[in-house]
Amino acid sequence: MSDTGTKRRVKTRPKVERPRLHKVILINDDFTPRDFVVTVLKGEFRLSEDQAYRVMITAHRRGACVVAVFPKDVAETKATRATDAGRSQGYPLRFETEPEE
Ligand code: TYC
Repeated sequence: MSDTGTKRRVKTRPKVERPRLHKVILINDDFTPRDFVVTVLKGEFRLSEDQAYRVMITAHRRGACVVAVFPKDVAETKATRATDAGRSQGYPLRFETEPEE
């Protein structure tokens, strides 16, 4: 019998989970100067002046603000570097990470 090429083939769709992204969250404090927070946000997270100001002022007003999301290792490295940048100047500036829902 000749093959007409009409036989249906069941497409297999491998279920690959995307790795969950992690949020980097800026925490407000009463001591770190606003300008310094903006400078760290621009340097470590490549935010524009405008984006960095909005994130800083949101954390200032609400207590915390999500800066960006990254794969886990990148989020943790950036949060640590940004927190260390504050500590090196004697500021209690803090960045935390948590998995996205
Ligand atoms: N609250 C600080 C001040 O008034 C500024 C600030 C904003 C500090 C956001 C930390 O995550 C922060 N100087």
